[in-house]
Amino acid sequence: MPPILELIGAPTDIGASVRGAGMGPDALRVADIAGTLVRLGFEVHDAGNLAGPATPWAAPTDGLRHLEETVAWNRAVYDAVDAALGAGRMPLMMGGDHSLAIGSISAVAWHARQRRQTLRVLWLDAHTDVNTHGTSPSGNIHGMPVACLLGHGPAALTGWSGERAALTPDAIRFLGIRSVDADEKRAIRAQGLRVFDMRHLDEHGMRNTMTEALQDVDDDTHLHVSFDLDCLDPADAPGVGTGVRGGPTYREMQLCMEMIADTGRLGSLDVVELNPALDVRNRTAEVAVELIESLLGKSTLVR
Ligand code: 5AB
Ligand code: MN
Ligand code: MN
Ligand code: MN
Repeated sequence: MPPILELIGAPTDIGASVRGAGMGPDALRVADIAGTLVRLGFEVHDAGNLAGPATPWAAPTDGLRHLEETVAWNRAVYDAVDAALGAGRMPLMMGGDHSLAIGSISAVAWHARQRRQTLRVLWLDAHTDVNTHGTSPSGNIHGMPVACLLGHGPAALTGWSGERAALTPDAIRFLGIRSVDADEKRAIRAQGLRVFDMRHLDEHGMRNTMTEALQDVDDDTHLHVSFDLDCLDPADAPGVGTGVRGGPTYREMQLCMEMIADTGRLGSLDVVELNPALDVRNRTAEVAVELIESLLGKSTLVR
């Protein structure tokens, strides 16, 4: 029996650098995310959009922009993801910006621990998002979720999984990375984070890279994919706020998703940083839906 999918919309740009990511969930709906997954054989429940504070577009305080509002949105995301997992459904959190992964992955980490599963996170992104309020050049919290999940961040955004850190450094693999700030690099080295950057992808190709990234996934693994759409090359996915040239192509990302699907261990998903205000005729939302189809097992093989 395939799992029941729970679509959770989190329509906010609270942690982002530019406006527009709050329209992400509805752009995915316009691209027919629900109907597409139903046709793939899933039962889909769209929980609708969560509510939360408006984005004030204020300047950062103590290196953090919109901390209070980011906490409120993440609280709503945590509760919704927690409820979906508690009901035995697979949560698909539709952002919204990437700061929302704090709530989403904290809830996933709590459930994985209850089920005695090993949590593995695949962070598909042009960026590593491992800044803290001390290192961030912008104060935008969408550049800090990984640090918060590793236990490095403001008290209000850490410890949500019931442990000081939702993730240990060996629980996360980054893929598609090509934009890392100087202090982030230091943090990555100090914590020994596993980063499959674009140089690695260029030299080894997607197939070998994914084989390596998924090496220790086994029957006891809960695999969470945090999919920032700016992972893709902006030529294929223009509708993002912080696009960086030189990313994986549509075809390469398809293979990435297919190889994750092959593990059979996908347990939860974030789709974030889609910015319809910057998109071209909803292309990025459509690309996202097609990639999610592959992630959930659509095969291009004739068999
Ligand atoms: B995203 C930058 N490193 O911290 C920062 O899109 C960009 O969730 C962060 O990956 C990009 O502001 C955040 C310069
Ligand atoms: Mn990101
Ligand atoms: Mn990014
Ligand atoms: Mn971004």
